Amino acid sequence: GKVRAPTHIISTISDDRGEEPCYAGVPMSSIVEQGYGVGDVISLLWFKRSLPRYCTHFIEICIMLCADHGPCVSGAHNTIVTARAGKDLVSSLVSGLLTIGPRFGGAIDDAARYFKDAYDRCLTPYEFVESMKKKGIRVPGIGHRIKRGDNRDKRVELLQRFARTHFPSVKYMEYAVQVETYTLSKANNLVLNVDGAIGSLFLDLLAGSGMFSKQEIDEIVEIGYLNGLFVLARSIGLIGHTFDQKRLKQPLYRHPWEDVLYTK
Ligand code: Q5B
Repeated sequence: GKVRAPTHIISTISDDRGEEPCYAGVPMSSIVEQGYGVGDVISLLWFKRSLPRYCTHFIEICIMLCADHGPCVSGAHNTIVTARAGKDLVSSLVSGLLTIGPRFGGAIDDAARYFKDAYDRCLTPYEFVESMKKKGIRVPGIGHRIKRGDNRDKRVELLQRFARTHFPSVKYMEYAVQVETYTLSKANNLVLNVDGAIGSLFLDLLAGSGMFSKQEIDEIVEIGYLNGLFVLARSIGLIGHTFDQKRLKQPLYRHPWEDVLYTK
């Protein structure tokens, strides 16, 4: 019989060999004609399945909420400085993206990992937070530079309101809220932040939608899909900041001497 030569690449999410591209087996004409949104496309290309509307709507809300947070955050600052150095769109975009990590925007996966582990092991918020402290690890998804217990992050409230209305269960998010109640008793800036809200709520989406096996959920959390939501979303804002600086014909940025502590 025929012997198939071994291939150098295996791909399972999309196929462009036919008359039209397919995402996870769904032809582009269906995607367009049936009114799919970007949440559906993310579902197909990241999770290889069509998710219920409330899930794709939630994904779209995450993308919209995280698209930008003003010019002062790490990512936008880098992008603005790079654009003002005369660099091109891609360079300006990636210099901003490269700041996304454990402190800024890239704490979603770790928040999901730690909240899931603590909830599944029935740790009280006290036990969880104090065990993290003993290990010298900041609780991912907790803390913000400008948000406070008396000045909550509106984005977090919007996500919570949507999930409480549409999700079958919000047990991981409610656990994160209990953790926040405990951390707020220690310091006023230790609020549940947007990374922590998305991380905990995505656990609820995965566990409550009935669309994922336990093994698949563990794999998604272990591989770390969720920072991708922030990376994708914030790219929209970083591209906007690049265009803004170019439109404004801003000169090369130089940080003022007065704002540097020169010391020996
Ligand atoms: N402490 C976010 O820190 C920040 C603690 C903690 C236990 C914690 C910090 C943190 C975890 C990572 C995380 C996502 C670096 C944040 C985002 C997107 C954004 C950004 C924007 C956007 C802020 C003061 C004292 C110290 C610390 C203790 C702080 N966090 N203890 N667990 N999680 N969080 N990142 O204000 O005793 O004095 O040594 O790493 O979830 O990135 O808008 O800007 O959309 O763009 O610099 O929203 O919380 O506080 O470092 O001065 O710490 O609090 O150990 O205690 P700060 P620090 P001590 S959302």
